[in-house]
Amino acid sequence: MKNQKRILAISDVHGNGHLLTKLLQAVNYSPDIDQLIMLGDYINKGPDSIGTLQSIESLCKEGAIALAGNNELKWLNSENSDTARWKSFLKSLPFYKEISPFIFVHAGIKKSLPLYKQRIEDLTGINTPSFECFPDRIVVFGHTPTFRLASSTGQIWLKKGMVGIDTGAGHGSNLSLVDLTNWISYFVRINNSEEVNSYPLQKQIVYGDDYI
Ligand SMILES: [Mn+2]
Repeated sequence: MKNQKRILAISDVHGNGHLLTKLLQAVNYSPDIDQLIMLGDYINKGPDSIGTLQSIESLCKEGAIALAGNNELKWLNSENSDTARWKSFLKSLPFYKEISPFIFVHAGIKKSLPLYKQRIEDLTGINTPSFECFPDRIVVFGHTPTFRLASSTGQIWLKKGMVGIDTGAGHGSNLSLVDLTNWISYFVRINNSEEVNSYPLQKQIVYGDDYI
């Protein structure tokens, strides 16, 4: 069935829940008409991991989807009072989600294996150049900041069949919310978070030459 909702994706919020809120306000997010999908690494590096998890959990209760990233796995494997309250929520998070034509995942996939056979270490931690696209699908992923993928710093990375959306919020760069229905990226700068800006994404790069 064709997804009728506007698809919004974000990754690697890394403790910047206040900026996630700001971005959602800027796009007039409504769970009734939007499908929000968050690709993991909500915690660590930034100012407020717990507050960010509270936001993520609330958004999930309203219909958003949250995947697990490698930082969530780190918390699951640690023992302290901060992480205990969150374990059942973090354990409930899936490692990938398909919303045709997209496959959403924290870090990436290996195309040699069907989706259900992918290794958790790859889904949550695979790094360039080992990750791959998937035939006839568009893999949307975070984890590797796009400046490491030869994208301009802070910008979404596009390639045929792939969209890299970690624009470096964990590295003092930008947090981006991507509208994959209208192909627009909204972003805030981590150190100058007053303003939300946007720019169009070139959908034809992702779909390739056969795109009409
Ligand atoms: Mn990560």
